[in-house]
Amino acid sequence: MAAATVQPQRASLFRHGGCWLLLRCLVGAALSLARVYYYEHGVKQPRNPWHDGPEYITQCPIAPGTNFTYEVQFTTEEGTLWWHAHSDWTRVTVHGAIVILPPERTDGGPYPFTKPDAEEVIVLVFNLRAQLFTHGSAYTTYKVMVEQGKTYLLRIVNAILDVDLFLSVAGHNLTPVGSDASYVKPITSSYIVLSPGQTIDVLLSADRPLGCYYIVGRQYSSNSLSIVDYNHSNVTAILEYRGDYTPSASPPEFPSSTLPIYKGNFAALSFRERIRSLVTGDHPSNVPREVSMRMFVLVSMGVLICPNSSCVGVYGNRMASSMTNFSRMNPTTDILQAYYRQTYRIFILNIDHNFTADDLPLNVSVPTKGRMVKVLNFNESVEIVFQGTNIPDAAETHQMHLHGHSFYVVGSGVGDFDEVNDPKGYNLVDPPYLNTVTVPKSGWAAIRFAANNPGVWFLHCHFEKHLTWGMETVLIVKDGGSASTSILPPPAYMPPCDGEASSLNLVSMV
Ligand SMILES: *[C@@H]1O[C@H](CO)[C@@H](O)[C@H](O)[C@H]1NC(C)=O
Ligand SMILES: *[C@@H]1O[C@H](CO)[C@@H](O)[C@H](O)[C@H]1NC(C)=O
Ligand SMILES: *[C@@H]1O[C@H](CO)[C@@H](O)[C@H](O)[C@H]1NC(C)=O
Ligand SMILES: *[C@@H]1O[C@H](CO)[C@@H](O)[C@H](O)[C@H]1NC(C)=O
Ligand SMILES: *[C@@H]1O[C@H](CO)[C@@H](O)[C@H](O)[C@H]1NC(C)=O
Ligand SMILES: *[C@@H]1O[C@H](CO)[C@@H](O)[C@H](O)[C@H]1NC(C)=O
Ligand SMILES: *[C@@H]1O[C@H](CO)[C@@H](O)[C@H](O)[C@H]1NC(C)=O
Ligand SMILES: *[C@@H]1O[C@H](CO)[C@@H](O)[C@H](O)[C@H]1NC(C)=O
Ligand SMILES: [Cu+2]
Repeated sequence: MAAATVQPQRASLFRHGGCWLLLRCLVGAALSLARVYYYEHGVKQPRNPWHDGPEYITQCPIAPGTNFTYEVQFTTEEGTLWWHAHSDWTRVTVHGAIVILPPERTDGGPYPFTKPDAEEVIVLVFNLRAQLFTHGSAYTTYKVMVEQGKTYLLRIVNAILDVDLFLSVAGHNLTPVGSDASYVKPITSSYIVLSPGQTIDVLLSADRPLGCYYIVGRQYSSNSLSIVDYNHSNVTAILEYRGDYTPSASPPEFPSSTLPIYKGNFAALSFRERIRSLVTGDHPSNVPREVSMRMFVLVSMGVLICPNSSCVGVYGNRMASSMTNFSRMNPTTDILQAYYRQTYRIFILNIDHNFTADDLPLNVSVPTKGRMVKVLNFNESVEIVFQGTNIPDAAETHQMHLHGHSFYVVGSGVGDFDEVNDPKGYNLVDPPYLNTVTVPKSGWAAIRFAANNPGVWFLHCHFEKHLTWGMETVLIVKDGGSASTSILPPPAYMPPCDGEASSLNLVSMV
């Protein structure tokens, strides 16, 4: 595992709107083999995909010994985001939280919720041995110190590579007030669930007797394959009340009755169902009511056939992942440069199947290798329905994350999407406004957004292994015809590519 010279750090603080962050990425000699890319997860980067970061999508690698400076512009984001490496699995250690504070207001305070007495950033991470909580830079189990009677804002980031996590605090409720840097209606819950890539801001009232209480995380495991069974350890941190008291000799209280079981599909679905946008005059909902581009996108596991069933994956094959039956193939140049220089060709593909059926034949499990894109007109009103599958008997959740835009999650459900009846149940009033949506196990999720950010934007599962295995595509949003609706010119320096392909072949999604 490569280590980069940019190390995890305490959260960087910014104020809403128009702030610029310059993130200089130096790739040191320690990275003699690895080459890296950085990405500010959830920052929209208006008209500026050049500074977005994912490998072979918007740039080629930053070679060892060289540097590249990312310009980051915050616009509508308010709340908690994070940044991480976007190359292979380097984000396991190379990441950090970003807190975007509201603009200074005169009308009674910066936050649209009860003013917290203090704030705490919690980054949930995973290393190859165990899952741990981190606080700032230290990878140690830690204590959150609180004072009785006070209210705390916990800004929680799931930076784990491949694990959805339930989290509960013994004896205390959690009140979500924001997610993915957008405010949500406060609800009271005894637990939360957070997928890789997502952030959630919750209020916690320290209203219990003086003492220590466990904060416990547990994997939400939606996959039933035995080959992905995991270490069932509970991950713990401690909420400790300050004060003049003799700590109990027994262990802190454990949230046994509130922390969902690790196969808690219902707990995960019902928590997400309750998350709604705040929707006030200051924080309106702009969910598109009409749609001009509908996309139905399969997000699926799959296999690459191994001779004589000699591999450890399903039916002795290697695991793969795909979107609409296409699995990733890295080109030698990045798609953004090919698009900007118009050195690319697009092919069309069409398929039709029932993908959530049981016992699907093996031949539908093998994805085609290729680079998939979808070209959208500027400001197109887009709906994407992500459909999970049970191919190859390996249904689980997927965390679809879009760069360059946030989107409204207007609906989701279990089973095959019903294009006649399911849209009737869409929430067009207060859907959550997120940058990462969880597609339920063997289910679907529908998102809507205006494609108003010209550029080349990565769309992928935030389970790192699914991304590596190919669950990804790219949305190309065309220019809008004026200078202010067109992609910015490239910076003077872009990291060079290995091969300047004369023409990049891309496949258009239906
Ligand atoms: C970054 O690279 C440029 C050359 O592209 C060089 O002039 C500059 O000194 C480097 N900066 C740092 C901090 O290494
Ligand atoms: C699970 O992880 C914990 C923490 O790293 C470790 O102590 C324990 O031995 C592991 N258990 C198994 C069965 O691997
Ligand atoms: C995790 O906590 C539960 C109590 O909810 C307990 O039953 C279980 O044994 C713990 N798991 C491990 C591996 O310690
Ligand atoms: C697969 O099995 C056949 C028959 O046992 C054998 O001839 C062949 O060498 C095997 N192929 C591989 C790649 O192991
Ligand atoms: C797809 O398969 C599922 C599971 O067998 C079944 O319930 C559903 O009716 C099928 N859908 C269609 C359109 O055939
Ligand atoms: C898969 O194989 C079945 C027979 O097992 C066949 O009927 C079907 O047409 C094949 N489908 C594809 C997409 O090749
Ligand atoms: C996926 O692509 C592979 C390889 O081209 C093909 O054999 C298979 O039939 C495709 N599956 C579906 C469901 O179209
Ligand atoms: C995008 O479309 C909406 C209506 O669908 C319109 O109100 C808005 O002005 C458009 N934005 C731009 C930048 O053209
Ligand atoms: Cu996935």
